[in-house]
Amino acid sequence: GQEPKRRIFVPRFGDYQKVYDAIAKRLHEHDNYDDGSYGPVLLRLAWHASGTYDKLTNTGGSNGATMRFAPESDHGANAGLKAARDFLEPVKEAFPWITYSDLWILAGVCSIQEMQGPKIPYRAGRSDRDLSFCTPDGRLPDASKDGSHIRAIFGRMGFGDREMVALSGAHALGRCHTDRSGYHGPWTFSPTTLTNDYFKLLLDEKWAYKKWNGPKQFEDVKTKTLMMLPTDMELVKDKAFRKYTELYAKDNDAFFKDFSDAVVTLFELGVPFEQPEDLRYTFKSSFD
Ligand code: CCH
Repeated sequence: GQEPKRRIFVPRFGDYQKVYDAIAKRLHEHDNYDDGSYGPVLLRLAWHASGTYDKLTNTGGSNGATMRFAPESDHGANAGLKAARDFLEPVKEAFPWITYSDLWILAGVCSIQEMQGPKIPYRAGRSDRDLSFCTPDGRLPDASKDGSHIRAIFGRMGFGDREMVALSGAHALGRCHTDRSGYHGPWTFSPTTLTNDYFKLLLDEKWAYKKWNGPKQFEDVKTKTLMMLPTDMELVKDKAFRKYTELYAKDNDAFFKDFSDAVVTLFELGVPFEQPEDLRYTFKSSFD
């Protein structure tokens, strides 16, 4: 037996597009989960991987995929995200050269585009790190809090008011699960399609406290089927936030543009890329 000649495999755009396509295929095949898509929970995985970033210490962020390990996997905010990590396991097996950290973010990009959102340009180059890189609990937002908490959490990542409101528009997607966060229900009537409906509903519907034994949340008075978290309501209560809520409610293109820009920033926080900013990959969606 001769040793096989080893070659270093340098993945290129086409290789990442293949991973994108595999995730998209799985997304559309497994349409029996929740409201009909793993897209929302995959996006939440990418966001919670990235949203631990602290700009002062340059710790946390999507580089490392440390949510694979306890204690980070057990942080209250990450409850339920195992469903997303498990969903991606067959994709990791089919493309073993991609790191978990690049895969999770690529899955976030794929989910947004496959749920008819804007293009999210992507850079690769994250490396997986061990559990000594797990971030402390408490870096992700607490839905029971007010605007000063939102500004403290997203400010720590380096974001301003406009980006905070744009990013919050992700709540057009998915729902709250009582067995995960304690909250219940979806924010919009189309939780598997990205639209600016979250902002429209925030402004147009009448919201009242839901009468139940669970944590404080709001429900729409008219149908009692939609929900808002206390942090969501801050986007209409706080004057500086409200300006952007009104802008995005009126102008879906402005929302898509700002959402895409802010998500690209979010997904790249703290990552030491070699791939230059002006050579990001823009993936073809399955319906392009
Ligand atoms: Fe969120 N989010 N999020 N969120 N989120 C929840 C679900 C989703 C907060 C709290 C919650 C962002 C910002 C915030 C998604 C994307 C983003 C839930 C329910 C809570 C609670 C979890 C459950 O029960 O399963 C708070 C607080 C903030 C900011 O203050 C940002 C930013 C993003 C992405 C850019 C998505 C998607 C979901 C749906 C997940 C699913 O499983 O359906």
